[in-house]
Amino acid sequence: MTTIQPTTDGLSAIQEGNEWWKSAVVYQVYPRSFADGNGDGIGDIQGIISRIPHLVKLGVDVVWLSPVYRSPHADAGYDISDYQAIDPLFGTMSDLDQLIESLHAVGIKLVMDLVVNHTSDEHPWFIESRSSRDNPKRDWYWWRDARPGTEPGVVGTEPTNWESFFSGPTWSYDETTGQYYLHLFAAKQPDLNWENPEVRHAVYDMMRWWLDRGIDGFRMDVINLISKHPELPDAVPDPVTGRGDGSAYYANGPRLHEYLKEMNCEVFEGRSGLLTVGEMPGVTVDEAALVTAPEREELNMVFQFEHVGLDHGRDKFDVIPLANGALADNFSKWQYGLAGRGWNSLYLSNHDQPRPVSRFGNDKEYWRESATALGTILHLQQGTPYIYQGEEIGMTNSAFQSIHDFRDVEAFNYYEQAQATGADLDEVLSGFRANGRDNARTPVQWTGERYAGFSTHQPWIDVNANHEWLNANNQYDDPGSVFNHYRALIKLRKTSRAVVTGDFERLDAGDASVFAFTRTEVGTEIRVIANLSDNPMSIDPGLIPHGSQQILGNYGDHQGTQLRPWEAIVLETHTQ
Ligand code: TEU
Ligand code: CA
Repeated sequence: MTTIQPTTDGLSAIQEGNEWWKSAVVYQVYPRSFADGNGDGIGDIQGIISRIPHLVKLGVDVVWLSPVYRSPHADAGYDISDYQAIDPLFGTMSDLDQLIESLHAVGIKLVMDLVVNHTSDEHPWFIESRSSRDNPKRDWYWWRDARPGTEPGVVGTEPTNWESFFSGPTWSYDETTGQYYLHLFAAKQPDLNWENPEVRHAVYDMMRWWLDRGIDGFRMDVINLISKHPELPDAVPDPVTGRGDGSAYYANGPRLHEYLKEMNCEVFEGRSGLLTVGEMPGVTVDEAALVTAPEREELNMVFQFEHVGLDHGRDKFDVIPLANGALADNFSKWQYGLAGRGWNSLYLSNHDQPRPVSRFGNDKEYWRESATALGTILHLQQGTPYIYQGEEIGMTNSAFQSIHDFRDVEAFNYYEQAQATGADLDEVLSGFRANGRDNARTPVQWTGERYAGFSTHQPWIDVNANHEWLNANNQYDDPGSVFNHYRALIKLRKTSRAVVTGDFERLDAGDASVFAFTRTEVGTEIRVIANLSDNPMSIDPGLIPHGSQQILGNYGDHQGTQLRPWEAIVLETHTQ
């Protein structure tokens, strides 16, 4: 029998109190792809419970669980038809209670996904809302007439010309009542109308119900889209589709802060030990500072999107090469931007992003080196780091062949639109291979066996063929593995106050591909120097402080002022 020790030892002074999440590391579980407990090829809650020892070994403090609620799975669970039920695909409410209890027993908190910008079209609220124009829930969603003077139900007559996140118009026509409803995502994800106080209070009730059940907070899906510009103005149209980016009118809208403040007051006040993080596509530094300023009592932190948009051309599937130093520049911008004002969340990937070692690193010659270098620059910035499942073992993008290998509604809709407009489909597929969300959704590679130890059954999406060598089992006992490097990074956060609260300062390292920065706290300086390139780099001898000691590195001891490809070193200096 394995005994599991709680991970939350050490640094009690930092961890106690309201801001415990500043020293925490969060691990995201995407339930479909994490571990399959009942052998049907789909990950589930019992599967997660069976892999808790992995999380304990890694040393994380919090699990963020992507949606396990009842759902028709039009968008893999981000379309919820009952917020207070578990989808049978994933298990039962008692499995969920068991998960909460088992995580708490080893000192890990559980944060659940909160998807309240929209529901499923199969949610009873929407079923009522669409049933008649005078239904009491009509106004719970955004219903509008066709454009004046047009025939409803025909393309181009939608109330606004906004392009959906998942291609096509953001409005669908409903015959029963002769009006359109708004959906920023898929047609099966109608947007809730937060202007209506009944909607807001129904959401707050539901949130309290979950907190009473014992969960420790929420990751809030696209929470900066809940306040729309009341007049719903048109976007600048694209010449081909006639539609355009309407985000100026639905993101970071006029009542966002009011709603977040109200939610905080209604749901979080009087409770402690919680973590709140808002997913905010398009958020700016100033907006993020307002949301996360502690005295404003909105959210603890937000997920910003700038660094995961650096390789987007016309759109995310038109992938452009990253300029040298672009990642470091963007990270630094956010470090300085929120310093002393709010708090950063730090992430390289999640269930919507490709694998970071393939995207920002070199998943071939320098797979191990680049995966560990990227982990190092992320975890040693100021903020709360998030690890997406599989990142801690350096999982890579998958070799999807045809459109049939993909599973994501975003890819299918985009492909359909590309077909309709006569775009080059090979180019589209290579865009999906580079930036498609399915890259993150292939099963976690636990072992080298068939189906990677994820399941005993053919999984819902193919396992990456490289699981034969790239798997957790191979890495646990290898001191130089990606897993053990991540483990060391987490441990460093647990033992060094400078890593948690130290000031960030970027250093000029000469070449743009070397990212160097310090974190200083009274008496201690932690210095990170990372070569984010395939070439050896020599650095200025002045960058290595006298009397410093290397406390972490991905090649063993560093060699003077020569950095090997993707070498990352961490130096500690006692200044007093
Ligand atoms: O994602 C919102 C979002 O803006 C994007 O990351 C999105 O996934 C996509 O890349 C658009 O191109 C959140 C969830 O994380 C995502 O899984 C959901 O599909 C989406 O909201 C809708 O709930
Ligand atoms: Ca299962």
